Order: sequence, then C-alpha cells, then structure tokens
Amino acid sequence: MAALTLYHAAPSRSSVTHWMLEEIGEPYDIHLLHLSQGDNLKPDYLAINPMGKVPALKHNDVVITESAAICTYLADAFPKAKLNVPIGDPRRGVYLKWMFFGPSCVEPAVIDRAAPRKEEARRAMLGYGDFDTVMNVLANAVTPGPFLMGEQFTAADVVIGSGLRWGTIFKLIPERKEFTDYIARFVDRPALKRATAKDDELAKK
Ligand SMILES: N[C@@H](CCC(=O)N[C@@H](CS)C(=O)NCC(=O)O)C(=O)O
Repeated sequence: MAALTLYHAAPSRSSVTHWMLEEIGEPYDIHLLHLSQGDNLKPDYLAINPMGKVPALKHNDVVITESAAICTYLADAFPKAKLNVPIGDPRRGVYLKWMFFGPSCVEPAVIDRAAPRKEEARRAMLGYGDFDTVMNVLANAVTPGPFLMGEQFTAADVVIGSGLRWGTIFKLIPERKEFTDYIARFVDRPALKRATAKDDELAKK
C-alpha cells in the first residue's frame, strides 16, 4: 500500500490532483468513487471528507481536502519535483497568490457564468469582482509565459491550467489566444497525458 491515496472520481475536479500526483512521481493508490452512485455521500467517505466532495488525499494518517490545497501540499511535501516555490524564496508570495486565485476567483467566476444568479450580485460583493476582469488578469499572467511563474512550471500551473483547460473544453472560457498558447505549452506534459489516459480507463469502471 502506498503512503498516498487519492479519493478520486474520473473525470472530475479530482483530476486536477490526479495530474499533480503524476507530476510528483511518487507511488500512490486510487480509491475510486462513483459520484453517480452517491459513493461520495456514504458514511465511509463522509468520514474522510464531510463535505462529500472529491478529491481527498490521504498521506499516511493525514487527510487533505480541497484540490488547490492538495496541490500546494504535494508540491511542498515532495520538493524534488520542483513544482513549488519554497518558503524563503521571495517569489513564494506570488506563487501562493496564483494557488488561491484558482479556487477563489477563477472557479466561482466560471461557475457563476455557467449558472447565473436570478439577480446579478454587485461587483463589490463578489470576491472575484467580475468575469471579464478575471479573464484579463489571467491573460496577462500567462503572457509571455511560458508559465505563471515564468520559466518554472509549478503547481500553480496545474491548478490554474486545469481550470483554463476544462473551461475552454466546456466553452465556459473565451478562446483567447493567450489561453490557447498557454494551454499548448503544458498539454503535452507526460504527467498530464498519463493522468488523462488513466482517467479515461477509470471512467469505464
Ligand atoms: N472545492 C472543492 C470542490 C470539489 C467538488 O466540487 N467536487 C465535485 C466533483 S467535480 C464533487 O465531488 N461533486 C459531488 C457532489 O457534490 O455530490 C475542491 O476544489 O476540491
């Protein structure tokens, strides 16, 4: 049994952490859940993540939930993979900004657009402000690149890159050249290809 176990549904938001585990290159087990069968709401799994959501990652006896937190944790716990910006490096603040920008700005902006509210909330009330500003900030952040932190590909690219990739596939994010160029720079990474191929197999189970 590996020290790392990913509680995963394929494909889903846990695919972000699946890609991250492939980037890290440490052995891991997958505990597959079928969301359509309500596995995530069964008592066994609620004991792991009371939110009833995937992903969850177990590392020895510690459980981590929230995909961006899992990616941050893995990058720090396995620095050999060079996917983090370590404490002490002044660039870490910017790196953490992008790690948080994914779940606190990109995701809610995209989901609010996919499922609009009856009454539009005031810009000041929304942590992400407005969709167009989020997109413009992201477009600037990945240009010229190649990655969010410049030459170094980091866990922030796994988080933000996944959001942009899925958002573009589902046509929830505009097909801007800045985004298509950025996605093209990471889409052929062997770790992403391995995770996607494994997800395709897992989706059949
Ligand atoms: N904030 C969480 C969101 C996780 C999430 O929404 N996961 C979805 C899969 S895409 C889920 O578990 N849905 C099942 C359900 O809510 O019943 C994260 O980023 O990890």
